[in-house]
Amino acid sequence: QILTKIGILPQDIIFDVNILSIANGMDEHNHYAVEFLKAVKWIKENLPYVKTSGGISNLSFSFRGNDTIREAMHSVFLYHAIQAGLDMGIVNAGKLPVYEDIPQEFRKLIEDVILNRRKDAAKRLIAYAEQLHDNSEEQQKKQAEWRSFPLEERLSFSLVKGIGDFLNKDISECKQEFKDGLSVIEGPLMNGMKKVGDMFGEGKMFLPQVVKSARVMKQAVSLLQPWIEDTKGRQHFAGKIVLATVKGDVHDIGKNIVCVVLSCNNYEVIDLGVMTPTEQIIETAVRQKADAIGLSGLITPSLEEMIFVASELERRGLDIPLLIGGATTSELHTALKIASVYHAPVVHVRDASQVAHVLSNLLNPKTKQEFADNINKKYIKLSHQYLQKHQPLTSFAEAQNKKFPLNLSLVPKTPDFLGVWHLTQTNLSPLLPNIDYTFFFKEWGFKGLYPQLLNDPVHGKEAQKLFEDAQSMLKQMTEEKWVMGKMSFGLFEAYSQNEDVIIRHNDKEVALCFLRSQTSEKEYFPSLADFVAPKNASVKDHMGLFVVAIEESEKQISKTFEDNGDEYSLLLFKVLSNRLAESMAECLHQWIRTKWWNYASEEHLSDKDLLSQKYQGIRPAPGYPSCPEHSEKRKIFDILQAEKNLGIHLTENYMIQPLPSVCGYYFAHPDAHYFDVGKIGDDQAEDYANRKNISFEEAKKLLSKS
Ligand code: B12
Repeated sequence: QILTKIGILPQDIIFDVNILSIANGMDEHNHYAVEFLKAVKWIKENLPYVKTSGGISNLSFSFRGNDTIREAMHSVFLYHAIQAGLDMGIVNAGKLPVYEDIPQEFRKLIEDVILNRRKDAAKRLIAYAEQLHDNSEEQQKKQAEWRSFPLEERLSFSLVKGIGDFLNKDISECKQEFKDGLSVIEGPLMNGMKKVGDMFGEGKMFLPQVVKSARVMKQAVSLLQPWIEDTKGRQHFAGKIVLATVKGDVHDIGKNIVCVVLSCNNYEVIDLGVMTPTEQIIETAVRQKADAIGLSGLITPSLEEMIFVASELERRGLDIPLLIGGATTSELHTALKIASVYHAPVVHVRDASQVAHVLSNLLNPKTKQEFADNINKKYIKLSHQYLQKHQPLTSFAEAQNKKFPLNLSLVPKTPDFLGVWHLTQTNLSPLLPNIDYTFFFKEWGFKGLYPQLLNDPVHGKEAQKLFEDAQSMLKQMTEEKWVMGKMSFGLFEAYSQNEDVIIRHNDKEVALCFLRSQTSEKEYFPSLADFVAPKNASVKDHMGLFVVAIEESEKQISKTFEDNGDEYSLLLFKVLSNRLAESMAECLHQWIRTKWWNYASEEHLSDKDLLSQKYQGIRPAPGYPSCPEHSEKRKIFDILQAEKNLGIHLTENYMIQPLPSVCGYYFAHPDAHYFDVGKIGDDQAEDYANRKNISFEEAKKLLSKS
């Protein structure tokens, strides 16, 4: 109070709390460490903003001469003190063992002493220490043991321990085991760095130790640099990029790696270093006519700083692409907060191995538009999904009042055909151009878009091999007729009634029940039912249903793969069958638009535009985000009589047999679009139960599975 009254800010006051030696033979001193921890905790709780410090090594004074015990005691004590709120300590930072590395038994004995957990704690620690002394030769042996670990473990170990002595030898050994220098960074070195980060985060490693690790990482990167330069092929599309760690952030290891990788790929890099103010980044980029700006950040405040850089670029009317990287950044944050304030391309780059690939796509006039559009679409989807989950729910009644406003003058014509139709197709070759390989690769766990994925620096080769295998199996599947296609569809008169669409078939009316979004970001809260004209409208409207499936022929190829234990071919066959089913659904939709319903007879789209769904109308399937509840499939199956006519079945849990299959709805209105219903409230669940004539509990159960 005396200090703050004379104008000294609480954050400028440091309490240097006494640390006195323990385990010195005087029982009344045994609680000193505990008292210190209590005192620090009290100060932090009762005197907001003030700082605390302590002379750590006093604690172990009674063990002078036994550095093993002293150093371990300091490490354990610091661990507890930091948890109590200690801000700074005076200690020989170079001689602090990593908390986790202290053998558990030893750590427990030290903790007994520090936390004064038992009377004989000091005696037991001394006994252990004597034994440690005796075993010092063994200790040395143990310390040398890590040199016999496999190479990757040795590298991670050097990094975690901050030992640079063997790096030269280990890095040259890497040339035999790794395909290039970057893989060494992305593999063992990053693994080691992750461990350091985790332990630092948990308070088990202290800043000076992290500095040592960082030094070793930098040393390793500089040793790897010539190798990276040698092996990295020159890329055709070079450009100029300004790189910087943003204001307030000192982390530069990642940025420096990116710098090396880009230089090796023939990019001119202007590296502005760390703690770079926004003004300097933008001014340099403009003055140097940079093709892109790369921002690095590892602490949370850097995320805000990056948003600021992006909004400043926007404010000044610039359109320089922005790359975002660093451990705390993420695709979601980039999508939600950075890309949303800047109209030019903003791309989150996961690691240095991706950066040249991203830049070459962004700067190549032939690819840049499509690449930026794809990223943009992905980010909009990501943000949307996040907002759906995290936005507060609007009441169902209010959402119903804000339906999607359907333009009745654009309701499509009456279909040329009304009723139900079934088709079987044995020649599936026409489906091949419509296969969406992005989804094919997704099923195999590859992230990214096709065809760019085939040139991905890390996964490209693997993807190419899989793609070749897929092409050759597809050829066999279609030419040797391993599978055939079955389709069923129906086009009906229809009208909407709130969230239901009532369709007329065989003089009966069936209500298809949809859901309404209660978390929209727009001014309306859509339901798929909004895309069909209501009963009392001046126009007649229609809607369609479909089921498609890929069925194995009598050849039973999958059984042959199974009998031969050929898991790979079996999986490939299944994934390709799924893709063929999707492609068949796409082809059938095209026939519906241009022939059976015929509301788009003028449609002439390339395969690519078809895959991008640049046509009028949608074909959502129960389970899609816009109609997430699966039990409605039963109605589609009943109306189309798919079981009787095609032998396609629906299980009790609403799974379609055979598995490669799709069933869904056709909405033809030009404004019909996909959206995410997202979370719904109990008010809507109750209404849904009433509409489906089931109990509230049953409805909740069905909805929870969606
Ligand atoms: C080493 C390190 C330090 C060193 C930094 C040395 C240096 N010269 O960089 C030192 C000891 C100085 C340090 C200090 C601090 N650190 Co520190 N540090 C780390 C640590 C352990 C490793 C970071 C690292 O270098 N990783 C390896 C590199 C290669 O990875 P990377 O940066 O992610 O880069 C890769 C990609 O992200 C990408 N990339 C990176 N940048 C860019 C840029 C572009 C344009 C592109 C395309 C790609 C790209 O490519 C790289 C290679 O693939 C992390 C923990 C962790 N696991 O991340 C904590 C960590 C980042 N630090 C942390 C903290 C809290 C601090 C301090 C505040 C501690 C303190 N109390 O003082 C200070 C920060 C001071 C400041 N104002 O910045 C926290 C941050 C928490 C948070 N969310 O805010 C972390 C996460 C530790 C933790 N778990 O708590 N730190």
